[in-house]
Amino acid sequence: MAGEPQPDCVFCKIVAGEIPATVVRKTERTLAFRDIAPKAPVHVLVIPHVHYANAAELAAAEPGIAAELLAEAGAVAKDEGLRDYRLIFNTGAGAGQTVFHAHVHVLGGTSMTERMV
Ligand code: IU
Repeated sequence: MAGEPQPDCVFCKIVAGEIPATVVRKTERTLAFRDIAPKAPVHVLVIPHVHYANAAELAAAEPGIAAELLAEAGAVAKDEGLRDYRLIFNTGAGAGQTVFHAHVHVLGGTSMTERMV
């Protein structure tokens, strides 16, 4: 069922505490943790606890949680002392999405003007 945990989803396992992650923020509906392969000095992923394949599907089904994801991304940036930062939602394998559980990348801590992650 939409939103239910998926047995083969690595981010569902992180939410369940079955796979370790360096968590930086947690709410009842979202989790923020450091990317295991950082592409910038600050690289945090913010995910919903519920499983949707990408952020657009999350927003269509659960707009309140999608809004919270964005608010949490801003809170992560503030916690990390970032004034300027980039938010990325890779959507589809052709766009570089490798984990099919909605997430937003928060990237910063260096000049982002030339970077595409
Ligand atoms: P993408 O937008 O689907 O490409 O991003 C997935 C990210 O999840 C990617 O940057 C990975 O380094 C990251 N990641 C992680 O932080 N921990 C994991 O256990 C796995 C992937 I698998």
